[in-house]
Amino acid sequence: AEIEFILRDALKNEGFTLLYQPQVDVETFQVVGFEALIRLKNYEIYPSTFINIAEENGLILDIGRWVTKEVIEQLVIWRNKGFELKPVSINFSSKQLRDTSYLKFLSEVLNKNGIEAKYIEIEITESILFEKTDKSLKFLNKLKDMGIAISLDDFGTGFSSLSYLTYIPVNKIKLDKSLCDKFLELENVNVIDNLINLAHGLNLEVTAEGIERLEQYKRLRMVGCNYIQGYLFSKPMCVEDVEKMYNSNL
Ligand code: G
Ligand code: G
Ligand code: NA
Ligand code: MN
Repeated sequence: AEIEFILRDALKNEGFTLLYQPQVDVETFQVVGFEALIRLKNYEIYPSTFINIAEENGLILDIGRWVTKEVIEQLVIWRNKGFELKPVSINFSSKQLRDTSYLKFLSEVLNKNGIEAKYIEIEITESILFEKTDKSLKFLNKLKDMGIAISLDDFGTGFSSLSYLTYIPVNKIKLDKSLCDKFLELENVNVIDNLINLAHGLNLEVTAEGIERLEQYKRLRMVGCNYIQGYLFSKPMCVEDVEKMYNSNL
């Protein structure tokens, strides 16, 4: 209940902030996009803790809208500073996939700010498959029709069947850190190799998450992974640091 109060207060009084973690092309080592990650400004509460609570009490819908608007307004600021925009991914909880009025909200905020849909990506997790799937699928297809790319986050942590990859409109999978930690050892690397081949066979791009070591990067490059995200390149950064990076040409 106390955290609920903190979250309500943060929504009213600008108590949230976003960090941006670069996503890097494996071949060129250039930044191709960012993932937006929410933080509470004035409290040391883990995002996973308050996101879980917000999912339970429904505040995640308002928080999701705040994140969306904040990202789009940030893109406007960066555009006005002359930076070449890169897509920003937004994390989505499964509850948000049933909030159909979000779609109207999103297109209004995009239109009002003159930002094209291709600069926003949505990250979902496999857990949507356990929810009211028809409605979620409809929602995802509408996002796709708007031109929003969809990534499947935390891939490799949950569901065992991969058949859903053929009917959910995803563009990209994000190999979870736990999977990369386990299977980028030399003796296991063919597991990741096969997953990447499978994804490419379905026309999906692959981002490897939580990459901390150069050795992991080298193996991912060997097996044709498209993008990496992790401390090896950069931690999630505040806006000022993103701008410094832009100024030094990424
Ligand atoms: O940034 P960090 O790795 O600590 O994030 C912890 C968890 O919180 C991750 O699962 C991440 O996806 C989630 N998360 C971060 N920002 C957001 C957000 O804006 N919306 C939602 N729904 N989840 C988020
Ligand atoms: O669930 P999701 O994949 O959205 O969560 C991403 C989380 O992983 C964020 O909290 C982010 O801070 C964290 N993260 C990103 N890169 C690394 C990394 O290289 N190592 C570790 N330990 N965590 C990372
Ligand atoms: Na994510
Ligand atoms: Mn992830």
